[in-house]
Parts: sequence; C-alpha cells; structure tokens
Amino acid sequence: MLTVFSEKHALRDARTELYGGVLVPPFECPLRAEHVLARVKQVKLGEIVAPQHFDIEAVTRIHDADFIRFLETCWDEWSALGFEGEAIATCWPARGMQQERIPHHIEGKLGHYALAAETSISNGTWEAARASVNVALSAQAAMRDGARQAFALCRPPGHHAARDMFGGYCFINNAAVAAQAFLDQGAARVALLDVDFHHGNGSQAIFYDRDDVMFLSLHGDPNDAFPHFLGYADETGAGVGEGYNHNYPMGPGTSFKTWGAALEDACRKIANYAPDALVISLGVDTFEHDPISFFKLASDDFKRYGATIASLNLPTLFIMEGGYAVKEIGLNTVNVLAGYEGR
Ligand code: B3N
Ligand code: ZN
Repeated sequence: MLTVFSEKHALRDARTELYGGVLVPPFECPLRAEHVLARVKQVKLGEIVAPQHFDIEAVTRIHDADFIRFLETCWDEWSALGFEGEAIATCWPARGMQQERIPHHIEGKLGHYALAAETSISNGTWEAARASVNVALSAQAAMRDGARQAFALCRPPGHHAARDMFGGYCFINNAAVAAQAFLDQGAARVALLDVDFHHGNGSQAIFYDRDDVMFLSLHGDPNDAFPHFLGYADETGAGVGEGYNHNYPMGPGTSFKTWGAALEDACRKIANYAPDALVISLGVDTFEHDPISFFKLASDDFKRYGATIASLNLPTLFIMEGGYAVKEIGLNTVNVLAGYEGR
C-alpha cells in the first residue's frame, strides 16, 4: 500500500494543551507520526512518497475561506500582541450572544473559530495543517490515478474540524476534503467511516444534510468523552441527508467483541449504500492502553478489523487521525493496514 507522508508535520509542535486546568505538553505530538512512519518502513508496507501541493480551492470546498484565513494568520496576530503563551480560546459566543459576528480582536476570533480550549495554536501550526491536507489529497490523487488503496499519514489530524471551527487537535478536516475530492472527480457516493475513539463531529457536521456522503462513526459515548456535544445515536442526518448519518456511541471499557459488532453493522450499511469509495478516519486511540481514551482493543484486534474493512472490497483511503499510546501507535496503525491487505 502506498503511504504519503510530509516531514512538515513536525512544524506542529505546540508546547501546551489545556488538560485538567493545567497547561501540559500536548498528547498530539510529532513523535506520533515518526513512529507510524518507522513501522510502515519496518514491515515494508509499500512505497512512501512526499505530498504534492494542492491549491487552497480543494480545501475551501469544505471549509469557509474566512476560517482558513484565520488559521493562516492567527499565530502572527497573537504573537504580535506579545503574549507569553500559545493562542488558546478563552471567550465564546455562548447562549444568548451573537453567533455570527466575528470580532476584530484575536481573542474574539479565537472564540468564534474554536470549538474547545484544549488545542492551542502555535507557530508552524498553519504550515503543518496545510501539509497534512496535501498528504490526504495526494493519497486521494493516487487513487484517482488507479491505486485501489492508500494511506495518508496525516498530522495534525482533522476529523473534529468543522466548516469553520478547529479543536480536538484538528485544524483542517483532511478526511472530508479527500471525500469531497472523490465526489468532484465523479464519484456519486462516498462512505466516510470513522473508527477513531472520538466522535468525528466535524465530519458529521460537514455532511449532515447531504446524501452523497454517508458518515458512520464508532466512538466513546459523548456523555463521557470529548467532544461531548455531538455523536449521539439519535443524530441520523437532516433533509436529504436523513438516514445517511450513523453513530455508534459506546461506553467505558468497551471490548473488541462489542466494538467489532458495531463495525460489522456499520459495514452492512456501507455495503447497502454501495459507495464508489470508502474513506477511513483511522484513529488508534481505541487501544486498551491509550492515555486519554477508554476502549479496550488489543494490538491484534487492529489487524482483525482491517480485514473486516477489506471485506467490503471498496477503493479505500485511510486517513490518520488520533492515537496517543506513542510506543504502540506504529504497531496498531500498521496492523489495520496489514490486516486490510491480508498479511
Ligand atoms: O478528552 C480529553 C482527555 C481525556 C483524558 C485525559 N487523560 C486521562 C490524561 C486527557 C485528555 N481531552 C479533551 C481533548 C481531547 C481531544 C481528542 C483528540 C482526538 O484524538 N480526536 O480523535
Ligand atoms: Zn481520537
């Protein structure tokens, strides 16, 4: 399987994440991608290539232009004010306040465009996020040119990023941009299956009122897990999108038996939908020893579910999302890809 990887991921190297009321070193760190790349090389998964450059129009098919401009300029605006720390939102348009107004001051812009406070914007974040979406688009282009499957080793991840919001370590929604690229190249339907531990709120919101992308997500019950305010089972789509959104929230301690049954159900829905392409938001924070999650998948389970995804027999684009057990992230991620390839 082809892997696309950009060294520019390392430009996303924030010093701080807000967790438990304290600024801690981010769980989403450069070492993650390096470990995945090392494992791809170790098992000789296939060719590894650098991304091509894509015009921003591929990104603004999904994201608002003003949001992209904000991501591009946020660090400069923030650092020009002489703050000691990284850019973190502290003030939001809460209930009863103006939702649509975008204040001039960077504090106001951060509140408008942030969906949560844990993710700081640091120097280099924009460049890394831009490279990350180029990784996704390059892997997608390889499939346009004939590859049956590809692995986009994206970092930073993307599935929490909505049309005009960042957060949950995500800035540009790599999977959504890639799904849209399939459609723009002639696909009639794309399925986006999110197996990351966290609900892909950004992907869901982007495609919620559409029937050309079916979104399915297996994740920690938002009652107990980030992003808390989306990802419930009763969210089934809107308008022509009604019936094309499927959430599988699961509770603390969920085993592979339960998780695998949800995957089987999701795969049946995908097969009935008969998409032209399948995009997988591949997070491996479902791992039993992940430091921020609560599912109990073992390393071998990742191989097993890779094989389940392969049984759909669809052109499949894997997009890297979360996973914070850094020592095992390479093993678990590549197990999915190896399992998919029947190794
Ligand atoms: O959810 C958390 C969180 C939970 C537990 C933690 N422990 C026990 C150390 C630490 C953090 N934080 C909120 C931000 C989560 C972003 C998730 C990003 C992701 O992987 N999305 O797929
Ligand atoms: Zn996650």
